[in-house]
Amino acid sequence: QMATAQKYEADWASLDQRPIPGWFEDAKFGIFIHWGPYSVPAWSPKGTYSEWYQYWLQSKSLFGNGDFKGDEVYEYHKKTYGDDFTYYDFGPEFTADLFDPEAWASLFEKAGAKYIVLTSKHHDGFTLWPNEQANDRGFAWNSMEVGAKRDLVGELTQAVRQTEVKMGLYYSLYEWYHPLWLSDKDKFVDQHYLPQVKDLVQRYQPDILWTDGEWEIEDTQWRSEEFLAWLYNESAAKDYILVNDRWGKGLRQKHGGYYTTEYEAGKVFDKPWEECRGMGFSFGYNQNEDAWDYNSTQALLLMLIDIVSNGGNLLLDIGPDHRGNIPPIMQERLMEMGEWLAKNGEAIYGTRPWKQSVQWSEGDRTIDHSGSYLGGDYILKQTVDKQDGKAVKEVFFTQNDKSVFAIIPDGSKQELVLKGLKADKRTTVRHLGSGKTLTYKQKGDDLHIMVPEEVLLGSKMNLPYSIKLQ
Ligand code: FUL
Repeated sequence: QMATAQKYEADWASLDQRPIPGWFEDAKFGIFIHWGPYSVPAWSPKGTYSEWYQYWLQSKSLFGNGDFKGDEVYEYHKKTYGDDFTYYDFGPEFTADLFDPEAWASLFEKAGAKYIVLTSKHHDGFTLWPNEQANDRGFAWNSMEVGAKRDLVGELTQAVRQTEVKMGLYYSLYEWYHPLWLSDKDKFVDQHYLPQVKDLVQRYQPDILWTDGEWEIEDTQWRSEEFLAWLYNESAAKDYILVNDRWGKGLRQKHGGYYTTEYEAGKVFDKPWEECRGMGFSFGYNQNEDAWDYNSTQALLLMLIDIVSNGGNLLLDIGPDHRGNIPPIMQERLMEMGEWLAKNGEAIYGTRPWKQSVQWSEGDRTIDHSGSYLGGDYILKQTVDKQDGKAVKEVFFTQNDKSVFAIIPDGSKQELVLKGLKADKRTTVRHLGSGKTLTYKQKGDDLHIMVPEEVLLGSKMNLPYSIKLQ
């Protein structure tokens, strides 16, 4: 909880003063969930976002990672569902009949995630909770009345709140084909957006309100300052709610709460920030992504570690199917990440970057990581590019107030050299997970650590291992 005595004015200078709750910077790992009527077709060409299905279909355009003609989704749709089947006809098929909120919550816990963010409404305008404004297109367009006939936001919120995991809600400000959005944006803001987002906050009182779809109009037209002053001073979640930076055209990484990046790892900020991305490329479930399009557990952990060593959080996305099943490949990745975090969590949670957060080294070794595609292998590509194809990130560092942690991706070296690291007689070096004390020698500026065979062999599936220096 935060001090609440302060009143905020409806201007950025005041709103930007609001502290970001400490839990967020300590959390490091969150799970993003894109789920809605687009989970029914769950289809768009590899390298594009499947949650944009309605837009791809109706505008016959397509953009993303790759070269596209533009009408791929339109053609697929016509062939599969026929000409008369509109995007709105997916609503009744978004049944969520296998959705088990407790099972989801327990998976998130096992994954080691400290928070989740669920799409309460994406750009298609369909709400996953009973909401009056959702129907002002002239027909029912919410999960309580259509398809699932359930309050999906409410059920997941309740299940997650039985655990330690914090509950966040994604909410898109704009809607592609809402009649008011198309005809009168001020009216859309006044009569649709503001009452709707307030309903969401008052009902579910989320820990995070993760807005999006802000980029077409200015913050002044969205009345973002006025809304945030209400959120911080008056709303039912005013004491703790946290927001991101998506509040109007050109405002990302400038105003609001924490900063967001999206497939932009490598950017670093000196205030709390979060990189979001899919396990493959799409946020919504995309049946076109094959096993090899998903990042391996190893690659996902390296992303997490890289981000954490730079002071950020990873919000890793999953896309459940229309019945409420989380595709097993996503479950498996999450479980494996959770297993690793159970042993290495001390080097991740609650840490801050250390001064030498990354050590570069020359050499021709690369880290073997299978199963990455598209955005997937960018961490390693990036590092390779920076050093003429000859370097990889060898060690990631984090710290807390007692220890420094070194996280090492490559478990093949019996002698680990930490360059420019000075130990003294009181320093102990331990392997996390086993708790084994390791022997070391200071040679000049560098610390040489002997890594026993058991430790190396114990780094399962070629996953990184962590060392604690105290
Ligand atoms: C973007 C959206 O347009 C994507 O569909 C996705 O929701 C991502 C997290 O934010 O800007």
